[in-house]
Amino acid sequence: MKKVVFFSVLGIVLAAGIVFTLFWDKKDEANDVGKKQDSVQQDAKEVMKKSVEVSVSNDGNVNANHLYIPWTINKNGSSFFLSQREGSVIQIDGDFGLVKVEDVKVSKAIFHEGEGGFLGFTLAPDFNQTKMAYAYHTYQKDGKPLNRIVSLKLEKDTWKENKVLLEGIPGGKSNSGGRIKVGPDGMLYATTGDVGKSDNAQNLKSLAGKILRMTVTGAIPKDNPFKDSYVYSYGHRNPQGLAWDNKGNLYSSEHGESGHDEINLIQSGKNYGWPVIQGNEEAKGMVKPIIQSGDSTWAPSGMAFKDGKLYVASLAGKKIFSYDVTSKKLHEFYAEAGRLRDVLVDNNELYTITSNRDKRGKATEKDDRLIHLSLTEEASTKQD
Ligand SMILES: [Ca+2]
Repeated sequence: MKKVVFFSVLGIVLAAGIVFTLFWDKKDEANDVGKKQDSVQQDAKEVMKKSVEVSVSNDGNVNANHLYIPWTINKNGSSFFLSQREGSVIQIDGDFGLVKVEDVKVSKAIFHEGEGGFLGFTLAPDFNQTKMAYAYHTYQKDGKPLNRIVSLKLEKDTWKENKVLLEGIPGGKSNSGGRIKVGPDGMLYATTGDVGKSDNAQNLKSLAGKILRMTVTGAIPKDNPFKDSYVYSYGHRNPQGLAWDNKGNLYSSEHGESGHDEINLIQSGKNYGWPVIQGNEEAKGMVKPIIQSGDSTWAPSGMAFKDGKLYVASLAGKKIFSYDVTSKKLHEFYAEAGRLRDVLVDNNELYTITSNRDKRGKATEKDDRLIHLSLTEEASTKQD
C-alpha cells in the first residue's frame, strides 16, 4: 500500500530552533518563562530526537508522524505547511515526502505556554507569487501574555515577520482563540477567546471573545459593522474554527464552559451571547448556535466545509464529526487518534492533525500525526 517511507534527519535543524527560541526569549522580557516552559522544551526535545516520518501512498496521500503539537494544516499544490505551536512550520512535499523544518522569526518572541503559542497560520491566497502567510501568535509584554497577528514571508527556509497587522489582543493561559483565515471576500478573519474573563466577550472595546475582520495589511475594512473597530461578531467564549460554505456563509466552532460547545453561523455585527446565554438558551438581541453539544464536550477546533457538510475537529471529543447544514444531521466521521486540532478537505481527501502532546492527551510513539482519510470511503459509520 505504502509507496514511499521517508525518515528525514532533522535533529540538528530542530535543536538549532530550540537554541534560537531560548536566545530570543532571553533577549526579550520573557525571562520568567519558568519551569513549565522548561518541561515543554524538554518534551519538544524528546519528540525532535525522532525525525518527522512521512509516508506517501500509491495514490499520493500523505501521512506523517513525530510532529509536535501541530495547530493548522495548509496545502498548496502538493505541499503541506503545518504550523507547530512552539513556533515552527513543517513543510512536506506530497510528491516525494521530503520534509523541511522552517523557523519563524518574529520581532516579539513566541510565548508558548498554556493554550498559547504559534497558533493560526494561513498561506496567502497569492502565496505562489508572494510567499506570504498570516499568523496569530502569543507573546509577552510586561510579563503578561498577549496575542498578535502578523504577516510573514518565506525566505529560504525561514518565515520572517513582514508586517504587524494587530497587536495587544488579550492573552491568557486558556481560551486564546487563534484561528486565522482569509475569507472569500479577501479579508482576514481571526478568532479571539475571552481568555478566562467572560465580561470581555460583551465589551465591544475589548478585542477578546470576538471574531475580528481586517484587510490583509491590517486595516479596518470600511464595511465592518462597528465604526473604527476590527470587531466583526462578539459574545464568543473560545472560538477556534472558521469555515465558509460555497455561498460565502461563515461558520465558527466555539468551546463552551462545560459542555455546550457550539457551531455558529456568523453574521456581521451579531452578538453570540456569551456569557449571558450559552447552548440553546435565548435572549433578545443574541444569536443561538445552529447546533450545540448539550452536556457532552466536543472542544471543537478547526473546521472545513464540503458538499453541504461541516467537518469539525474536536479535542476533548477526540473525533471529527460532520454536520449537514441542510438536513441538520450530526455524524461521527472518525474517532481513532485522540485529540484532533484541525481539518482540511482537498477534493475527496480529508486531512487532520492530532494534538496528543499538548499535555492533555495520551501521546503514542507516533504522535503527533498528520492523518489522511478519504471522504468517499466513510472512515466511521457510527452514528451520534
Ligand atoms: Ca453562544
